[in-house]
Amino acid sequence: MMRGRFDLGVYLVTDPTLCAARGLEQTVLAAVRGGVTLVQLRDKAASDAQLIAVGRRLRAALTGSGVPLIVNDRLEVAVAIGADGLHLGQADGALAAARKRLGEAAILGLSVQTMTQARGVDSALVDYVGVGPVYATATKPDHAAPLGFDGLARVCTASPVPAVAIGGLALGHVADVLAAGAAGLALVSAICAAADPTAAARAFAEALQAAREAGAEPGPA
Ligand code: TZP
Ligand code: MG
Repeated sequence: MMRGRFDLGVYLVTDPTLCAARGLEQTVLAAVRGGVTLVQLRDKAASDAQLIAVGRRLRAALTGSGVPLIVNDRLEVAVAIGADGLHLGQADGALAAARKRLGEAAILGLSVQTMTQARGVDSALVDYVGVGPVYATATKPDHAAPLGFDGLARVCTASPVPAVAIGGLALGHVADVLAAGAAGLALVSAICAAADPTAAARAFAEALQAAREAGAEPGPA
């Protein structure tokens, strides 16, 4: 997977609890069938060894799908499973070291919550930013203060790299997220906890395509 060739549009972030009923791989594969464009393996509680085992299965399951797999937080897990990229938070350690270890082809994402953080992003190191939370969400109990769509727009404008919005996002928010300047939506519960992850992902993919087409068209004269 070449760096630069990824689509932030419908970015599935996994949650081990919300995926447990169906199983992580089954949930991810169902969502990929619906049109998810990127997958992030996120598990705050697992050990590196546990995450490597899960990640290897997921990596194998996604082979041939064309959907990149990104690991949250754990550089050595990303290396061990041959992930396509890594997503780091502000406190997760050196981006330069991660880039060096993963190589130029890896997709490197960074969470930002403020305009100052967004302005500070080094586009030579970072491929995209995750911006949020847009809304408060129970999925991440320690999240920063919600940005709303105005805050999202300010942070997106300040970022030198494409942004994906995260936090409490649902199908009805697709147009507002794009209007704020983000390239896509990062989703946990809207897909992992859906009764039908394929249908949920498909609904997001279709809404995204419609919003992109509407945005690309000239407005009324
Ligand atoms: N970072 C900011 S909010 C969040 C993360 C990982 C969780 C988003 O989960 P949900 O269920 O899509 O609101
Ligand atoms: Mg992190």
